[in-house]
Amino acid sequence: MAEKVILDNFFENELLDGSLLNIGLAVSVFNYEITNEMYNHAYDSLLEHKVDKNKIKRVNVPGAFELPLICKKMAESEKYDSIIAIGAVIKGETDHYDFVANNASNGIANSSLTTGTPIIFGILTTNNYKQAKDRITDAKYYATSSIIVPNIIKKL
Ligand code: INI
Repeated sequence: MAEKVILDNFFENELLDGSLLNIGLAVSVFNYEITNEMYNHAYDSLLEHKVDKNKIKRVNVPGAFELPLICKKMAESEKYDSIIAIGAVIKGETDHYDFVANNASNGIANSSLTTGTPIIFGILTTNNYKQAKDRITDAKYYATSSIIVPNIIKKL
């Protein structure tokens, strides 16, 4: 497995400070055992970066396919400095995986670019369940990204 990147080592403290930010998390309940743990890691990481508990909003969605639309609606509400889309798309016997994974990734990029709100791609796409489990802690990276990106934008 590739080495995990600790973003805190690459950015100055000012960019890692979440104290002024409102963060939304859209969480797919498909593969809930994985996505809920991802949420917990992301939540802890947001608190470690000084995000106020009251400024974190979780919205559950049925599956990763629904994430782009809900993230877009959340962005359009203008309540959030950034949004994290959390999901786990695991390859099965059918090609359903490709449709769900492709729609989720293209859709999230599109929602982020059209709204101008950072939407962090927190969706694991793996060949099997074990690979997804091994990558649950990647959610910390996604949470840190959700702080760094809006802070970068503020400074541009
Ligand atoms: N949704 C996921 O989040 N992960 C998956 O692995 C998955 N697979 O494999 O089917 C999945 N399917 C559901 C999909 O996201 C939608 O919720 C459903 O098709 C209704 O639109």
